[in-house]
Amino acid sequence: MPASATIILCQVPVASAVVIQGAAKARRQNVVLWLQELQSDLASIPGNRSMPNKVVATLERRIAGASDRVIAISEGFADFAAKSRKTAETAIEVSVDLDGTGAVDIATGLPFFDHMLHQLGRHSNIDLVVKCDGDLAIDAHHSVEDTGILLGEVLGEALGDKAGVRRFANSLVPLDEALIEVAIDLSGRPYLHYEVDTRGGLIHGTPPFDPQLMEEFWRAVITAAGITLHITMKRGTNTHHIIEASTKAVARALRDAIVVTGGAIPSTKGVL
Ligand SMILES: [Mn+2]
Repeated sequence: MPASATIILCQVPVASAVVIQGAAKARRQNVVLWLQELQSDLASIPGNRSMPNKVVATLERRIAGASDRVIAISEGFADFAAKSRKTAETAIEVSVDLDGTGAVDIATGLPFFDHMLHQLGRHSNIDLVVKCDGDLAIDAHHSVEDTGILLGEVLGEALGDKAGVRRFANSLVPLDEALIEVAIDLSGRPYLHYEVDTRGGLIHGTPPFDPQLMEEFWRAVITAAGITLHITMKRGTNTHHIIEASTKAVARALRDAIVVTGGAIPSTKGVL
């Protein structure tokens, strides 16, 4: 092994290794890859055809930011995860690409919820696919909560060991008269503080949307992802504005928290 080698411990599809070695060579870096065949080839996941390029881009980012010569990258190193979940109440598919551009493909059968998930993807720069076929005839509750659970699981998987992420972030987002403050910590511990007044009632649409469901949504997301999230309404009267500003504020804070700024896991415990 060359003395100046950067050792990368990661799970990587074998097909991607050639591309990674080529990129490293072009950068005059000696990279030793420890390869482990993935259970399922990530490149076979729909919408993830650029996998080898994404692996290279992510590894280069991690290499550039790392102070260590040994970079351990476990699950989620490619910032991409996808999952599906089927129960008697809902059938859902979710994928996220944390290193995205905010491209979204959303269909939940709930136009206002779609509108919010659009905002979440767009303002966090996370590429987000959400498809939900739920028992809306009963209530939107199952669809919204189950989407939150799966989104949280996928987010947690894509974040992986969180090596190099900024971890803490906050935001203050107005929408006309509404003003929402959000603080986030990718702590590994689920905690939600939700201080949002939705007494303005239903958001009119077809079907109408009960704004109380957004508390259930965020609780499901943070519980599954292991995130500490504080959402505090500073002021506001229009429920659409309040809920939309809340979603944008979470998106902005999430965007800043997941930014990769180094190579180490940002915790004195060494694990998040
Ligand atoms: Mn709106």
